[in-house]
Amino acid sequence: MIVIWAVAIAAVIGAGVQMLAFRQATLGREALAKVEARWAARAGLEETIAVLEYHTEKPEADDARQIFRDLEAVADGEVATGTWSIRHSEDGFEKKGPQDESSKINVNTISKTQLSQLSGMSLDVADAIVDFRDVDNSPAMMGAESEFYKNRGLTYGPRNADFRSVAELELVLGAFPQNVRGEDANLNGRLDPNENDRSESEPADDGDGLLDAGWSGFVTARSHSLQMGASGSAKLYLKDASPEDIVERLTISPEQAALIKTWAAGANARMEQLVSGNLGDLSSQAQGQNARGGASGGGATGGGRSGRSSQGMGGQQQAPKSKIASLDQNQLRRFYQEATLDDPTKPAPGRVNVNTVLPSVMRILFVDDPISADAIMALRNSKPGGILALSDLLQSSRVSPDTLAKVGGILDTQSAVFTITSRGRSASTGLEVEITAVVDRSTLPVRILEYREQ
Ligand SMILES: [Ca+2]
Ligand SMILES: [Ca+2]
Ligand SMILES: [Ca+2]
Ligand SMILES: [Ca+2]
Repeated sequence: MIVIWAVAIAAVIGAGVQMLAFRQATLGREALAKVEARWAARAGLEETIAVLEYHTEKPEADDARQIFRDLEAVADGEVATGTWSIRHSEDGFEKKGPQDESSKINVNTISKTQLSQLSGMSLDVADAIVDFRDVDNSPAMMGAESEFYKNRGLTYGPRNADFRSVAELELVLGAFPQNVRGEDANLNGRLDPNENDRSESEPADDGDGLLDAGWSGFVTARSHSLQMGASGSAKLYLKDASPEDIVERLTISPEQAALIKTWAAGANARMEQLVSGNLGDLSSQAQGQNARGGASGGGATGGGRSGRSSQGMGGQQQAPKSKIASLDQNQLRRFYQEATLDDPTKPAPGRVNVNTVLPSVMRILFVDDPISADAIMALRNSKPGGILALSDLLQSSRVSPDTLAKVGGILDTQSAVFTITSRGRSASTGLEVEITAVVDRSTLPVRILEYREQ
């Protein structure tokens, strides 16, 4: 009896050890597969970053679209441990390559009228979004500032500064995750299985094979303008640049450079004023503002100095006015490609890249001026190399200098920030690991603003 029992116990122990060994082997295989998948995803990320760095250092001067074709070319790839795929969505459809954040409207500059175009947006929530980001604490008509949050028992109030992410919109009173994310519950810009199975799982979705990404499909908090010029060097910051630098970099006359310098020093200078403005007028206006500012600061000498110099400027304007009054097409283009009024030390919210903006986003951006939107999109689509500088928009007979001056401040021709969602797949088991990284190519080396794995 004892012997039989001993055999039975030994058999049970043996089976247990075997089971443990099997489980350990499975776990080992899974861990290995995860490492394989992660390396493949990382390889895709590295390839994409390499393309972004290359185009920042050696921009394609005659083709604004080449960078996007090159990004698409590395959207799929293979390493020894597995394969990767990088996708984003455009109006619900999955597209190759990373998400260009400048193809969306920056939530820190979007107007109330533009906000009201987003599906499910009510007037009070639009007001509350603007209240959340504006510095003051006085609510708009239907908006909400800190008092309202407190009354709702919330322990936080509005940031009263720029939104840092699209997900932060969910903190705004009345804005819910289903508004902000739509079907894209994990905000990765890709249609995951649980986002396309109707009510089988969270979130609720319509199972139509298209990703309805809610507001996140139209707005971003990440975009800002690229500080690198088309020549591959950092853009000339006009407020700090010397007249000599301006002459050399932009190939204009010293007289023009002097006027530019005075204009750029003004608090209200905007790039788009150059397309229709007379340099002499722009410079005198800026000087008038500066003189007023100087006078309020006090000092008779200051007043006397600006009086003399504006007299000198007036005399200067009269003789060669026609030659220096405005910039020609080539000079304007160089201005847009090589100069900036955006302070490089304080990146402002980005403008929308006219080369990558979706028609649906353009409709929201130009809600007040659909005719200009159509003209701009038609011109863009007619150019295989895209729009190289905003002044090129004047090539459309339907875009006047006045129109460009009006819309110039909301458009751009380049993109700095991209969201790369790279899905790696293990060669041995097919297990997948996804990496999402938000990267900024405005300075080299490319900076990673956010990194997450799932
Ligand atoms: Ca506020
Ligand atoms: Ca998703
Ligand atoms: Ca679902
Ligand atoms: Ca759907």
